[in-house]
Amino acid sequence: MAILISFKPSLRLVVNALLVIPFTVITTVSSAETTTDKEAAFIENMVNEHKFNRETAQQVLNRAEKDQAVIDAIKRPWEAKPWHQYYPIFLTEKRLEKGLAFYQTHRTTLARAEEKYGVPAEMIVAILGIESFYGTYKGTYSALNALYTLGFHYPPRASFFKKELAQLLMLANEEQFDASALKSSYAGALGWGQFIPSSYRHYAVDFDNDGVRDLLNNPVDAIGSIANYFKRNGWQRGEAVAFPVNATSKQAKPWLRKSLKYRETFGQLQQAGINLNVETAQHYAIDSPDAQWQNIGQKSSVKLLDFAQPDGKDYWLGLKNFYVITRYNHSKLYAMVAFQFSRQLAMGIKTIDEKAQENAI
Ligand SMILES: [Ca+2]
Repeated sequence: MAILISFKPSLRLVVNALLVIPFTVITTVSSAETTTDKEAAFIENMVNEHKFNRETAQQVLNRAEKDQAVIDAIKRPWEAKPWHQYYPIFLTEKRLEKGLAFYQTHRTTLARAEEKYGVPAEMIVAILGIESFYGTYKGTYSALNALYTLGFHYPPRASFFKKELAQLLMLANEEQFDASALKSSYAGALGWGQFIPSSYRHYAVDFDNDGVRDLLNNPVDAIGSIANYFKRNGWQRGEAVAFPVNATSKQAKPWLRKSLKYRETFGQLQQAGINLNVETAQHYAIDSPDAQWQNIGQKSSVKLLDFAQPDGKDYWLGLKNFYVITRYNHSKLYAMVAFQFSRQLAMGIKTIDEKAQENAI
């Protein structure tokens, strides 16, 4: 899921509308020839750009098939849900229970990942729960067919997916996977953490030291890899993620922008009358950097975020670590749900750790 989900539906409709006519014209010349030419160019690129074996590339490509279900899935009207309809999909009792069970099983590994990369256990457990329900839903499409279909038979995103197809071939080669046997989401996201092939190649780590970076079937490698992904994208060890604030819509309006980047200072927002909502902050804070709202400095870089409720809006300040979560999936809704799930998990984890300590005595 990482990266791809937030492609804006309204924009996509516009893009499709613009592309339908010209592409019909072009493809009427000779659609078969066009695809063959594109495939030949792809093979050339694999050989020249990536120093990839020509025969292997050709063999893998020969096995790829267009899958109409992939095109149907990416075209499915994706309705942007308001926050109050979005979070109940993810913040469920079942996911929390499963997350805490996962924590119990993998405590040692999670502690090792936190030590090495600075990313707390609850954040890693939250991401694994949202992405694949702890390895339960890793995708049922053929990764090869999905990326081939979107790269060669879906012009609006062809360039992006052709690159990911190239990454898949290299990944399979490096990790000794059979590219045509890999399962993924319709957009080619793989395994426990739903890494697209380029992310897999760049961020996956062999966290159990068995010589394989296996994010498909190995939760230990998945834990280390998610922590590494966050760290490499700038996660700040021991720093807070987000704080709830009080604001009127009039106060908030000038600061709300589409960009997810934190560009204001807390002091600027305070001068505009926007202040921390301490009561709500306490609810999220238990034993975490998010308990340190008293310490948030005037010069702290923040971004004001709004979340639609049935009767108004919730406002939050996202700090740098909030932005880092959006590097996993470019959506403020995703990042907020991951953060809130991580706070739910943190409360349960505290109890588990206390019990474990009592038993150790
Ligand atoms: Ca491994």
